[in-house]
Amino acid sequence: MTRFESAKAMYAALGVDVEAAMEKLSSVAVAMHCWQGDDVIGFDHDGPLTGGIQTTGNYPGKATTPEQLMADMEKAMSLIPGKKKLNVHACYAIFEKGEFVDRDKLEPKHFKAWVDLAKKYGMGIDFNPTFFSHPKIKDGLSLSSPDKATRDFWIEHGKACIRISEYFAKETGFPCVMNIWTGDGFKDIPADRMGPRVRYKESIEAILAEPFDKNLVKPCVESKVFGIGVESYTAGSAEFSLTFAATHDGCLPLMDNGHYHPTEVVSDKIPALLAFFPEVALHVTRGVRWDSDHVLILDDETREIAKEIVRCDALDRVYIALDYFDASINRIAAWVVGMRSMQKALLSALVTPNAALKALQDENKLTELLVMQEEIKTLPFGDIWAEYCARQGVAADKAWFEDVQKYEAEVLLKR
Ligand code: RNT
Ligand code: ZN
Repeated sequence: MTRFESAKAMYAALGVDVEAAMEKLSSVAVAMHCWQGDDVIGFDHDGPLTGGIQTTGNYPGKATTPEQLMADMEKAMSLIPGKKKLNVHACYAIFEKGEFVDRDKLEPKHFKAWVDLAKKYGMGIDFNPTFFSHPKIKDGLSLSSPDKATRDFWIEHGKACIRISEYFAKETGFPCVMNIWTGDGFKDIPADRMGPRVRYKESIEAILAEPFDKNLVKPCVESKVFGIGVESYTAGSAEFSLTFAATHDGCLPLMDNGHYHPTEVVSDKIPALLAFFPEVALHVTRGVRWDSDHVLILDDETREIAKEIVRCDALDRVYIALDYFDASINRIAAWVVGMRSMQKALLSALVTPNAALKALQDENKLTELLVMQEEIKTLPFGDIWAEYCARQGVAADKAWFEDVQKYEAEVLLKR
């Protein structure tokens, strides 16, 4: 008996079909964020990263052209099992030589190379308007600015992004999740908390007035509690974003698990939202003490998030995207570690005897539930993961890292 066969039998004894679990996982797309590859800079500006987000570190080999970024993503994808989706920001528009188009005038053609990449792998694309790192952010504000011209510029950007999202969906055959996040907020105590939120609401409504097919484009609003330089107030707070999504047909709430008070957990919010929304979207990240966007690992909360998605039977109702940016380590390894960790968390959730555990809860056998929950933690999950990787044609162990090291020596360090 191989290790896999032995592990499979142990799971079967608990009523878990590991074959079905692996099959299911292979159909779940996890969106890989292009912005890990170049520290959230993009191709449409030379300025610094703004909007309450920050990368730290200066690891060599960062991608600075579309060709480099895509080559790096392809390298990473070759080492990650499972189905992927691309996640692209509007600042990653690709212009002809000498061409420049501002964000309010972006067109589908500026993203054709991303469509070509997606088609090469049979993937969908998610999209994000970029409401940061741009001179038209006035006094730190975009869609909530008191200045109408500023708001109008960013509304036009949002509308352009809806058209581009629909183009992505039509070209790839997969719906495009379009996430609206702004860093709008104040460093110190504001004198008016409602005004910016009312303007933000009206601006998002103006964006969503752009006609689109709700089956193709899934607009979301992402909330955030605070950011660097906007510690006292954000316009897009949790209550604002959730209520906006709840009151606007076809709009999804997007939860980023770095965007809440430190003892709040998104895993507990997922089933709450699934009780009301047909679909929800996630940014999975790892905050260390704050919204630090460290590389995702297989930590407790990542596992809990995956568990909730799986045991709510909501793999087809929750859009999973990763969102972190570490500039202090090899950026390709950062993608691979994060994507593999998400896949591990999902597989681990899928081989959990969820039905049996639920029954214990419903029968009020809470002592046995505690015993079982502890027991399953030491099942030979690694053998199932190894088998899944083998079937997906990627290394199960850290052999993938040798590949990254070789690429670093041959490609990244020569940039
Ligand atoms: C920022 C938000 C947002 C960004 C990306 C780049 O705190 O999480 O989602 O990280 O849009
Ligand atoms: Zn996010």
